[in-house]
Amino acid sequence: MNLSQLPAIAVLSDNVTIVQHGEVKIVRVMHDKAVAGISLLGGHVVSYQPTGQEDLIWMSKAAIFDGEKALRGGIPVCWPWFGRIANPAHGFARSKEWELVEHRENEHGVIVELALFPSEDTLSIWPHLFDLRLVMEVGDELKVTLKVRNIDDHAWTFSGALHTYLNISEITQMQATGMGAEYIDGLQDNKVCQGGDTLELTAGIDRVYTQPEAVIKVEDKVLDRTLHITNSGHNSAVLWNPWIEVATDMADMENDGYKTMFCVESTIHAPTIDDGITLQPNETHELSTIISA
Ligand code: TA6
Repeated sequence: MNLSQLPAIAVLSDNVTIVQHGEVKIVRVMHDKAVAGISLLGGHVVSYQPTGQEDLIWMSKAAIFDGEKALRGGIPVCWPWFGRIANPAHGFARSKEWELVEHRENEHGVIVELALFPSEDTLSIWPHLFDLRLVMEVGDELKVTLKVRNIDDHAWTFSGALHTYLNISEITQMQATGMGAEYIDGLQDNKVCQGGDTLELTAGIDRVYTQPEAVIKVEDKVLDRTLHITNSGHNSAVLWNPWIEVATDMADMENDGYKTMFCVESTIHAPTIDDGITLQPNETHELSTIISA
């Protein structure tokens, strides 16, 4: 995504500016190490481009910036649940307006922190008090951390994901490793399957890998670069590509958009809304992903 062409509406420091895209405000980071953007809608990373590299993050050319719908591409924050186990799909955090609470910078990069707090609307969907922070650390690598804190007087349970869309040259020229063997196949009625050490695609997939290695690697044979994804605080890695049939049905993805994206997600997967990670009052959990080339 070309952040440099978007009009600035506020300059916050040498490296941090707020820019406008349609109805969406984006915190733009421009540093010697990298350019990156995080949308206040959804606390959603939309770009991370280390100096001299193609963007590591894919954004749909047909993404809708109406300020209401979650953006297609980037790193959607799925919370307080992952998937379609309740409504709305993937929770409400990705379509809510977050607040910018802090930014700091030095020669190594820039750190931006956003926050999401409960509102009448979130309480009507999910009746619990929370303090949610999204910390984006931009430098030689990108680290995104979702800090989930229970500020209620009772325990509650959540699931979720950092649903990263990686930017790749051509899906059929991609090879993934490190996702582990066992997966739950969303395209086969959630059947538990065993896969191989490497994954190359000739059709769509929607899989929850339950025993991923510390680092998942995605080799882009056209660009001759390998993306490294290091997750923590997760219980699985979801790998997804919709392929042409599903992409054609999506209003916010071009028909051939699936060719240049591959999702590798840092996921807390749960079968129902009552499962996942339980936090007692004042407890915190951190879910993170580190992405580098
Ligand atoms: O993470 C994979 C997945 O849950 C798929 O099942 C697919 O539907 C995708 O996320 C996108 O979901 P969305 O609600 O953004 O259309």
